[in-house]
Amino acid sequence: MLATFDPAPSALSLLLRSRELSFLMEAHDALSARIAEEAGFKGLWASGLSIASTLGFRDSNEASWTQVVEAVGRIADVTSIPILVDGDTGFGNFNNARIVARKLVQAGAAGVCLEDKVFPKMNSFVGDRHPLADIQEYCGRLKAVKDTCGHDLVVVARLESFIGGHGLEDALERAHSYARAGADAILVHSRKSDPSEILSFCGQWDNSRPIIIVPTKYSTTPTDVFRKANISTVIWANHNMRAAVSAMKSVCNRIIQEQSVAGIEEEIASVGEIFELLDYQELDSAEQKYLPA
Ligand code: SPV
Ligand code: MG
Repeated sequence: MLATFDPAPSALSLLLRSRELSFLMEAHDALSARIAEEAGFKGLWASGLSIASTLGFRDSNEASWTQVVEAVGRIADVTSIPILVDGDTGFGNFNNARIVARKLVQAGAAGVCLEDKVFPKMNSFVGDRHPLADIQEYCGRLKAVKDTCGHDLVVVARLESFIGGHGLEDALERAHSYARAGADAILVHSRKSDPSEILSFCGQWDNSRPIIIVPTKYSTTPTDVFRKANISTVIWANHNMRAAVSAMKSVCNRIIQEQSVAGIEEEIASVGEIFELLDYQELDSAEQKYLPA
């Protein structure tokens, strides 16, 4: 029998499988990604909500998959930490999902997260209409992505059972099916303001796959609660984008009221910081090396 090729696990795979609780920080463009990496985060979440928002779209598949891939490509170009991409539902059936996944690998993604809803999805915090995908159909999406990308892409299956109001039994049945279909990790989502749904799921889960959570709505839960529940990874899913909105609103209001930028100059990043963040120094050295004097 031929030995199966077992490549070294990717950095994202190691993060998800580590015994320590891991954190992924939201990025929606190259600048936010660079800032997250400089702050010390070991991995990024390319958020669908945030990428859509910065493009002026709603998080309901108004942005095309090529726009998402392009945003991921820019993030990958300026960072060296792994990127887990929010692939929504995979933009259609198994065929759309595997095409998008292949393009994400080419763009530099380390993983994709697919949610078990149907295209076009709606953001999980908006309204009550969140029809779930048929389990077998969704498993086909996972398998197609696995077969297409293999070890080049970590595949995260995202459970929307609680979002759709279907409860713990449905979540567990789906999670087991998705693990059998090849998911590398399970993201369990909840929009309650306390972690009760998440903890009920963790209490019943067999730990055959790492669990990822997105504590946007249950934001006041102490992080130690997640550690004790054996959760692998926490995603801070939209906080760079929301911070940018607050900061931009504040600075616009100040400038329009004061008809001057004098008052805010000390409170915002200097242009020098921007040059440093995007490594203008490297361009200077490259010019000396490649441009004739
Ligand atoms: C995102 O960041 O786009 C997510 C998380 O999918 S949520 O907005 O909570 O659905
Ligand atoms: Mg999303």
